[in-house]
Amino acid sequence: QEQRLGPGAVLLHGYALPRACALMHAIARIEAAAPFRHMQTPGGFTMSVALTNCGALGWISDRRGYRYSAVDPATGAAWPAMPPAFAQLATAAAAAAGYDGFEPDACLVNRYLPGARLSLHQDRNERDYAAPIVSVSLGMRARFLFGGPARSDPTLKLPLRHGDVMVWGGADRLRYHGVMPLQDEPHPLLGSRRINLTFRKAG
Ligand code: MD5
Ligand code: FE
Repeated sequence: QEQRLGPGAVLLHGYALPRACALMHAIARIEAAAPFRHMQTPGGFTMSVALTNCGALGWISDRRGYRYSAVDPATGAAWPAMPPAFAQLATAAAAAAGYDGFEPDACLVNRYLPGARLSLHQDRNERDYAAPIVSVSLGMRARFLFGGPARSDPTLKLPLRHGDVMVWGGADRLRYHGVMPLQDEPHPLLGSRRINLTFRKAG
């Protein structure tokens, strides 16, 4: 069922479940062309989450900052194309949450192993904040932190499970959010990992 988290944010429980196998096969192909890697932050830390991308633009981080790039900095080659099944799911989920005509040009693929975490941040490297962000969770459960417009605002802890899809837009697009350190509770299909697909209109 769907759970409204704010004026512009909706959690679609299990929305991606019928497509989970197809998504995992597509992720294996993306990973073969553009392996997961741990990026550096501008502050000099190494991210505990490993990432790769598909689509026209990919989110990257290094000592110079966070930004989108049309090429994989590890190879200089274009990111793998966005699989049609990815774009279809993101467009359909956005429409189900009330955002018609969402056409993502970027899909960030995050991989969490036990202990990996994502500290509170806003997603603000995209050109147009009018487009929503669609996030698909696969594998182990995460405790998602959903904050407010300021870093110091209180956070809601929300479990995200295999197949859950979140859509953030409008007034909720720039809320602070993060992921608590992942506990090792192996998933029957994915084992000890969590994969998150984050679809954005970046360019
Ligand atoms: C994750 N990834 O579970 C999350 C899912 C990231 C990231 O946060 O930046 O890679 S995306 C959750 C999200 C996106 C946009 C807005 C809001 C949450 N929000 O307003 O809470 O790996
Ligand atoms: Fe984020």
